[in-house]
Amino acid sequence: MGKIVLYGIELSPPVRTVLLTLEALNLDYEFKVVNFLNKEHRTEEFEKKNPQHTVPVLEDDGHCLWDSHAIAAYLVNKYGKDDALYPKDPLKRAVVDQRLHFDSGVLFANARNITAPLFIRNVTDVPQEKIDLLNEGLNFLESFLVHDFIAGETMTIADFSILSTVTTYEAVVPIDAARTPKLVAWIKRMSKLPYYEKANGKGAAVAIKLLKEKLGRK
Ligand code: GSF
Repeated sequence: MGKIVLYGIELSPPVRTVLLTLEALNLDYEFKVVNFLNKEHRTEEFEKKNPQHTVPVLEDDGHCLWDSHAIAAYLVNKYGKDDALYPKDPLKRAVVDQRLHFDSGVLFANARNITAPLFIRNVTDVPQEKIDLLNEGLNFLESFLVHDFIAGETMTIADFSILSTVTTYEAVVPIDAARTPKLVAWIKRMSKLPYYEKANGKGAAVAIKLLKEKLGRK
């Protein structure tokens, strides 16, 4: 078996989703930096791996996969010692899948609608309606958190996906315990993971600093 290679950059939330999954599964991998801010994702070589030219990309056994949600599910299906992080039970899996799609189609999509203009077109402010969508997403998450984790009583890859996105949100909207107490408690719980700093904390801090600079905030 060849070594697993992850292409991307830690400031990207979906890249951090994959890092969290690799660490949770205790897998050996190589991390190759592809800095999309410097257009390193637009080379012929990278577009051969992923014609959609997004990071993360995972290379495993000669196959290239993209989209963090698909990659996280693949890693657990292929390498998980059990199905805890991505349950096989149809109902439990459907709840995890719903949260993953929520991240993909709502939470991360709304964040990307803010970050892409800042990074690519050097826009310097964020329209209020885009901020309202972020806040709406946070309120949805608060209502999902009936148990300790985002898709139920145990941690799954849905926690990784949503964690990587919301910890980046903080550059634009405050996440405060008065408004979303369960969400704040869940972030605190997740941040106690032994690999949290390496797989999410470090990259989120870089993203927040960069975004705040773009927005002229401290
Ligand atoms: C989103 C990846 C993405 O938009 C996933 O992997 O979950 N649904 C995908 N990645 C951005 C970087 S970021 O905003 O984290 C990216 O690669 N943008 C460059 C481009 O050309 O789209």
